[in-house]
Amino acid sequence: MSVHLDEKVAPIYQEVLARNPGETEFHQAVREVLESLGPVLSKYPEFRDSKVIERICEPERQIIFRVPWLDDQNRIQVNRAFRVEFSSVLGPYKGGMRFHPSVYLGIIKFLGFEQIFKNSLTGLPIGGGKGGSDFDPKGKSDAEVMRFCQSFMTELYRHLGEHTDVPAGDIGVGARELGYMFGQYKRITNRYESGVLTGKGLNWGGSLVRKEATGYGATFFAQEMLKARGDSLEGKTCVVSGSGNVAIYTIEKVHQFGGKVVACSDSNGVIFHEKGIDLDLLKQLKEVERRRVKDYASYHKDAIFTENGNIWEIPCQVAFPSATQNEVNGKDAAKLVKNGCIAVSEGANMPTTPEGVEIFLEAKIAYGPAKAANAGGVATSALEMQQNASRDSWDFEYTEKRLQDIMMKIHRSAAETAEEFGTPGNLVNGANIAGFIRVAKAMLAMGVI
Ligand code: NDP
Ligand code: 2IT
Repeated sequence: MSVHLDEKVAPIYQEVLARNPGETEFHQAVREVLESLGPVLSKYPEFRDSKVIERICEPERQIIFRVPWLDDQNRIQVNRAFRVEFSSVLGPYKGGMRFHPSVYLGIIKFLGFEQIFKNSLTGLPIGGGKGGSDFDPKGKSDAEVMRFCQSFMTELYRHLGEHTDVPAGDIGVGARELGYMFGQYKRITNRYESGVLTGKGLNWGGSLVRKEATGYGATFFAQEMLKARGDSLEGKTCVVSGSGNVAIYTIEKVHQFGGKVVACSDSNGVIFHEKGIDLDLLKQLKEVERRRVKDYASYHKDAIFTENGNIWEIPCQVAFPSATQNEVNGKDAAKLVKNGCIAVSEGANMPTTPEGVEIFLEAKIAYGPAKAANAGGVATSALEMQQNASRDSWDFEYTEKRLQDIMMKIHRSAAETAEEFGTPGNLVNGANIAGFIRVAKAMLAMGVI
């Protein structure tokens, strides 16, 4: 990594490396934020004196627990689960839970750290946290997923609460898993506490637009970036990696804006459909039948499936990385730019490696970093909490308008902050600094906590 760490923050980063050995994704997420903060400490020496950064890098609380459960053959299975409660100065800990075999403490900490600044950027009253488990929902029966979720919640419930910690979904956690978790929470606590989880079903306390929110939000963000350059998504060829919750609703909104998504993917390969992805089919395969993108090709003979293909080699004007961390490396970023990509809006968390980020910034394409571009999901979670607190439910149009306004404000705030700190157009700096300052000021106000 060639970006220079300011001398005021370099020792803090060294300390983070020493105190958190082996947690490479966490190191990467911390470094990316710290690279933006040198000028902030010069402008606000009080942040330095009160060790705001040192404190932010240490989670307020970390919970690691065993999740034993019985599979369909009545064999005992054991998983490990985490909830990292990073920062609660702006509100209750808020952030999703990820079920994926790759999950370990370093991944949950990177996600929780990012979540602090993302949530701050939304302007809403939510702190930052993240959780998850190395449980793999793929290939499990509904009954197995239910028993796992019940065991998971039987331990976690004591740490949650609508004013304490409010989880939601992430990779491998959607409406099915949240339903099982909410049911178990309700049963153990004997409370119908709607605001304890977000992403709930629409008939039991969920909010319209939450399911669509991250993908729609990332698309609104792309549209804002393009608007700032006198352009729009209309007529643009786009590529969206992944085929989960974020990818599906990114494709939907891009199509509504008149763009055309020609490719999506999963961990087995890439589907390319020059006519444009058939979203009804994709939803049926992924949301209803829980199948693979490979199967898409058996319904559309003109679609091409490439096993283990690299989606970033497909020429596009706008790219939406929406699968997982570090899915776009330096080579991929260079290829995208060479092929004429003018905008990247990150639906996934930290999908671009530091080398890739540098290439996008140097090429001066419109680059929307995850903590700004994918904040629509958690922002709509906060809207769900508002509806739960007032025992109300808003209609789709109104909720979507609120989401769009929030995404426009996040874009404006990141763009203005980038300008104020001498790096116009650099939304990485803008998002990191704007997100950080709101948290830092709250920490100063609350004393040494
Ligand atoms: P889903 O589980 O619905 O979908 C994940 C998609 O990404 C699947 O297509 C999956 O393929 C692919 N994927 C996941 N892990 C890997 C991997 N290690 N290698 C290759 N492909 C992978 O998750 P979401 O759509 O909810 O999440 C996608 C991204 O968006 C994540 O980075 C998440 O943190 C982020 N995000 C999600 C939000 C939300 O509201 N859901 C909010 C903000 C960010 P396969 O099925 O083969 O595993
Ligand atoms: O990464 C994220 O912002 C999420 N997975 C959504 C978190 C939330 O609480 O809605």
